[in-house]
Amino acid sequence: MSSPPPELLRRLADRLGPKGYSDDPADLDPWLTDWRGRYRGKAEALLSPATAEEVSDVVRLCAEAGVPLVPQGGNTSMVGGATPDSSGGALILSLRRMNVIRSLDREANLAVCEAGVVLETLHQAALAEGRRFPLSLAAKGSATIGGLVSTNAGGTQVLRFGTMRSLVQGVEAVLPDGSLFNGLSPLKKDNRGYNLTQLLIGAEGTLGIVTAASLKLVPAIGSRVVAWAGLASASDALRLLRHLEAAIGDVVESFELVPRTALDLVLRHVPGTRQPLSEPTPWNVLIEAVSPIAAESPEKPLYEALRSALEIGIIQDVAIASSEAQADDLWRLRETISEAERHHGPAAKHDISVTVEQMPAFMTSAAAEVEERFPGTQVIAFGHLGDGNVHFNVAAPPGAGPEWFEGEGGQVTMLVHDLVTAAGGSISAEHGIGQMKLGELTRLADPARIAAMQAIKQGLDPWNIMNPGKLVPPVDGAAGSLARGGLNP
Ligand code: 2HG
Ligand code: ZN
Repeated sequence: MSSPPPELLRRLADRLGPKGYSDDPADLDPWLTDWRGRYRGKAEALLSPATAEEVSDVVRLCAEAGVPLVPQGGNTSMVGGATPDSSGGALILSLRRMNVIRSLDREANLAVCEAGVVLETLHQAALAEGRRFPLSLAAKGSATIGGLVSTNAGGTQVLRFGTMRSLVQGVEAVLPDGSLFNGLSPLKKDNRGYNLTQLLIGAEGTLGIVTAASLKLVPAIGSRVVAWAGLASASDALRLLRHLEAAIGDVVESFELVPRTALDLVLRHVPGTRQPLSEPTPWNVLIEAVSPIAAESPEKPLYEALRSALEIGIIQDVAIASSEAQADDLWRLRETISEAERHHGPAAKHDISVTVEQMPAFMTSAAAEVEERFPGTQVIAFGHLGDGNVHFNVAAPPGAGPEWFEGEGGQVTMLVHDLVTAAGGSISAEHGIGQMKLGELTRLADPARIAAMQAIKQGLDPWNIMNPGKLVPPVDGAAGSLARGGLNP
């Protein structure tokens, strides 16, 4: 990809003004590297429109010139989904200035948020109205609504509320020719053909730029209980989940699996954390049970259910938080695993899913196979067991540097993905494909899926200007290749 034409850059600068356009390398620098520091790209300008109309004009100008755009929200992608390639041919389109909560209707239980609204800001705004947006993840302080929609993000409450896909009522988006699709209207029924909102969710910015979304709210938490259980095995964790479901039903919102290896990393690298149980156990589960009614605390039912789990030997030990501060401390042990892992050294990340019932056996056998075939590696698999999704991360042997990813790390990834595919699972459960998994998706997805994705991409973005080199396997095998010429060549 060659550099964007100076004439285009001049027109973009005129349209966006000094707040919305920068080609200062210091402004650009933080946005050229992904959160994990695995990908580093180049771009000549950072475009930061403040309205959907400005996004529309930017996209039209870029489509006319055939210049690609890499949309970016909080830059928290785990798969290099928001990092431009190293050619310098693309421009970064940041949605961070579009950060208005346009409306928050407590009666209708709906919030209309612009793409750049940070998840935590929405949480706080909803709470002020006695409501909540029931999707949360460790990056909530920087992840934005546009990115969460575009990646169909998951997190720690999927068990009860589903992924972003089930929480988005509609979207507003700029399509690759610059036209504005307004799908925000909160209609319960709408059969005017293809569901463009659902198509744009999880499209990773390859079909258009999500500029706003209407999001479903639920009643605020009235009372919650957080517990930490110690167990002997991952299959006991699944037994515990079923035991709790039978005993107390869907008040259980979060059920997060933490192996001792992950907890040890957190205790070592994250200041202020401490062992939650008196004796460490091989596996742990963080449980949160929630009631919307303050007077109907789920504490007693959860306590009883955990007591019987202890009696019949499903769990070895348990701690129940007795204050909000203790509950937050337990959550911190879970939410800082990625950060602790980043301090620890290189790790090949695998965000995988199989069925919930399969997961414990899969984790055990796959971990044994990886560690045997690649001596010195250590599997640290944690996360959303109740969704059949764990982060099956494989730490490199001690002393390995970033070059490990290109050699052995790549072979580890192929093995893990082969095992997941053979088990009928997915190589991307909640993080998306981005650039990191494009090769593996191309290698492993069935031809029907790939051909349909390519046809949709070609139909909506024949210029291949929307986040090229991400998610969609290129037809000609040249990732991100672009025929300059654009909309009106
Ligand atoms: C989580 O569940 C995130 O904490 C990150 O999805 C997972 O770092 C990871 O692999
Ligand atoms: Zn996760």
